[in-house]
Amino acid sequence: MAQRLFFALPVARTSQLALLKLQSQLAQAGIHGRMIPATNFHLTLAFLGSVTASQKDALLARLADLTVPDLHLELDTLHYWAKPGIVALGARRTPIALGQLATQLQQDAYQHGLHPTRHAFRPHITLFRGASALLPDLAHVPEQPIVMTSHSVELMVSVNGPAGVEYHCLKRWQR
Ligand code: 2AM
Repeated sequence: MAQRLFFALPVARTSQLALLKLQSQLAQAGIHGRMIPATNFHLTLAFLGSVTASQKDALLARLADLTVPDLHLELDTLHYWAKPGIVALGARRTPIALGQLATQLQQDAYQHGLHPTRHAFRPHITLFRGASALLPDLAHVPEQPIVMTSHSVELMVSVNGPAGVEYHCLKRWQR
């Protein structure tokens, strides 16, 4: 059976707490939408779409020696994507190592018949889905960047559990 897979950076507990605080600040400021639970916070590097068991085995073999750089990112700007109603915390500046890693994983997917990513990589962590438009007075939120450091990359599976979508780590590459 095929699985819905993606590569992501996990979010450390300290960053999760800062993101939860920001999420409640945004909710109080009038953003209505589904709040993403902290356990689902992640930064997508490459979305692979529906992947069969044999495609997954081949992917894991190809990427067995994936090198994980030190990743350090300042999340300092809000994004709003109207169609899915996504409110996300993103980065004005994409560190070179992070951009290269995302490109490598996206190209690998494309070259092997998995989901092609057609848009430029914009690192972000989704905080709300199905949200109404951002209010203009949120232009200066967050007041302080949330600094994210990561030493690992995870291959994640998205499953529909009884309480909604859940993400589980299938494989972790450590620096
Ligand atoms: P997100 O990164 O903007 O939150 C698992 O579904 C993850 O893959 C989610 O984090 C989601 O968005 C991202 N994702 C889902 N569908 C996608 C698509 N068609 N293209 C790119 N990323 C997608």
